[in-house]
Amino acid sequence: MLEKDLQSIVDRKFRKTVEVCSNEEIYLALLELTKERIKATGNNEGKKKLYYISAEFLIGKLLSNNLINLGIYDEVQMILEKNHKSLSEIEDVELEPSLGNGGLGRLAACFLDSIATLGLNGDGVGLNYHYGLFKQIFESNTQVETKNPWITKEGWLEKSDISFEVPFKDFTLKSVLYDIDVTGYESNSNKLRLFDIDTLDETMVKDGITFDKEDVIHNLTLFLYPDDSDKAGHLLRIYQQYFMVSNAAQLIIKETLEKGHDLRKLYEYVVVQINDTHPTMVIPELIRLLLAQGIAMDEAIEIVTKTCAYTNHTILAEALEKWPMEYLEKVVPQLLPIIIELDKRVRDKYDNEKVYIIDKDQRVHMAHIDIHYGFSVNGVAALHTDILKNTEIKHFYEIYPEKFNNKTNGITFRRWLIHCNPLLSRFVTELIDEDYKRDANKLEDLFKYIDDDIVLQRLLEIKHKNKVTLKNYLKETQNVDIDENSIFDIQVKRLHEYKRQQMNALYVIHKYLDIKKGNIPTTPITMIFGAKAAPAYIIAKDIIHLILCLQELINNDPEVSPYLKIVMVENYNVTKASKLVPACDVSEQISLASKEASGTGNMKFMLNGAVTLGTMDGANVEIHDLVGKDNIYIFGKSSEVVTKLYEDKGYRPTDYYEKDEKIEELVDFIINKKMIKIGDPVKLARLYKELISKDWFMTLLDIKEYIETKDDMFKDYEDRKAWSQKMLTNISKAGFFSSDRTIKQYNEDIWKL
Ligand code: 26Q
Repeated sequence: MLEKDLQSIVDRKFRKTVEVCSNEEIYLALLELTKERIKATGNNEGKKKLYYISAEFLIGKLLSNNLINLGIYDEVQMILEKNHKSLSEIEDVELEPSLGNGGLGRLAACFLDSIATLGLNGDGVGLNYHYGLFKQIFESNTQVETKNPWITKEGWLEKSDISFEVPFKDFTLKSVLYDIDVTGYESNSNKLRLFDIDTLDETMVKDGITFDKEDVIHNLTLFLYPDDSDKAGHLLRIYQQYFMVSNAAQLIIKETLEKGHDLRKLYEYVVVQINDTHPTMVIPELIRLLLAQGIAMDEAIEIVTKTCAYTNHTILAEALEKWPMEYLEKVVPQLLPIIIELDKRVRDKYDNEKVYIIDKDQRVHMAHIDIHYGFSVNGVAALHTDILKNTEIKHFYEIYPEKFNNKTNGITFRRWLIHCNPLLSRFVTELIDEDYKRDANKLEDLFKYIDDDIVLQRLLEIKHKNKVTLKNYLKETQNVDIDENSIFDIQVKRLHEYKRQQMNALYVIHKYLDIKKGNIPTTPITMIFGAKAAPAYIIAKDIIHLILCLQELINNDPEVSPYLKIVMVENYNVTKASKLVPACDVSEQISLASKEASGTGNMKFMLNGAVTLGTMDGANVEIHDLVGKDNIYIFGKSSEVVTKLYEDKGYRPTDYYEKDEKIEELVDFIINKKMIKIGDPVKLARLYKELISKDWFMTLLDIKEYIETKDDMFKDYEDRKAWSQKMLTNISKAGFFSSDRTIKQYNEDIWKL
């Protein structure tokens, strides 16, 4: 059947047989076939509908994902093989949409997969950025940003006939809605609804990612998070956010009325999940639209409060959005009377200015709107939710204890095991059958093989094969040579000081110096990094520069490179993640305790049999509790100690740098002669200075313990059987981190679909 369908599409489109088609042609034919199949499965329905609003959806390539969910992946692969084609080469034709930065956007994508899989009626709502987040290239050991076009004539986007008017102060923009089908695993589908403008002018992007920020009518959906280092950038973010939520609110009202429902009972038919504060303006916007429908202020506020729920993803003060009233006035003056009214009601009730919406500097605290005027506030890992309750937003917890709840993040096993690691997934099926694909807790059944030498050996073999595959991929894409018999130690995530890539770089320096002294590691080590830095985040870019300079220095040093290799993966994205994750031995999760809300890469690596090296932060804490202390390597100061240090202003990097020769040696290396010769002295010196004089995220606090723990870990790697038992333990305990579990909890506690 499938083969016939494919052949008939190819016939019609190209008048050829499958065998003689190019990969591009096969891709287009599969795209059409997949879309037809999705249409035939139908949509999830229900009395109540979820709108998951998010500025980011890091969905990755969709072809294989959809084939898996439709249950036709293996068959398609067979048909293609018969015709001497490779599905993985055909996948290369598809462009990856980069509609997200990192964790928050990828989480939204995993959630859409699980929502559809569980048969829940829920769509994602966001923006159709034409150039996504920037594409990263390395030039002279430095990050350079370019645009990342991904929209092609034929693709997953389907133009709908839905359109709204979005009023701004100086003009009104007409929207166009594009939909992408979201398939569930052996289930019905939902939609990702991406709003756009038809006045966009792609040609206004000149050099790299620069464009006229003030020309909003032509630039609104060009990029995700354009550089917001100046006022025009901030204003553009507000334009984008309002455009997103006004469209979302109008869509919600339209769909609710079309179903014949009463807007006064909106919360019985609709739930809105606000993904971080970026969509917060949906609250005043919905209120505004209900007022326009003749509903009174008191009632409108009550309706909206019962409809909206908020997820917090960060406790970093600088990432919490606070918009100056003046900016809102310039862009969306129609929201100001509503925001002022919301603030007034708070002031009338509470006399603690920490819970006000508008602060004394006339800035609007977006999270405060969400907490007062939403019915649920959740953190994304147990520790994170505790920190929210007890420190960061404790004043709110005291007012609304019933609103607070935890929903530990999860990942979809369809993409992060079945698709990315077919060897492991097939082996697991061989051992415990297929039920784990729908019920991830079944992975626990693997634990009975903990002393089975044959199973343990097979696990090591699979890891080795995946390492060979990655080696070949890196050779092909970046022309680097790595040793498949080395330990693959991987840190891939957004670049941020709190994630402490700089601490890992200091370890690289330690190892380099050690090897130079003649201490050769028993097994060679390959340290892999991947990270994009926000274009205006200077120190983050300096850290990338440091890693790239170390890469050049070490890989070209014949004394060291047989034992230590550094690879900085260019333009780290979902596609690259799915190549890296299955091949990883050591998963680096080394954030300063209390700062990483959850992390989700940690879960992907664990599921694929990597062992975590991490701090007691975010979901690492839950990984630790599940696998036990012998199957994870924990180091560093606890979140309580760190929080206290911040409170008492008790951390001074000089206390470590000046009093410890080893630390001094590592940090000084950054600006030694060799490094300055390879790199840019300004960048290296700036980073050096930052580390010894500020080090806001306390690298030097944990560096010694990090080095010791990592060296211990590498020693333990030598006992291959014991290591493979750690791998098996990690895989078998990973079931908890399925996003199906997370979504069930969202639905039971918050959405009630
Ligand atoms: C805010 C203001 C101005 C400009 C940009 C931003 C901004 C942009 C993106 C703030 C935050 C983000 C993204 C945050 C993010 O990805 N957070 C991650 O969310 C994951 C899913 O919950 C967690 O696992 C990670 O721990 C968290 O860092």
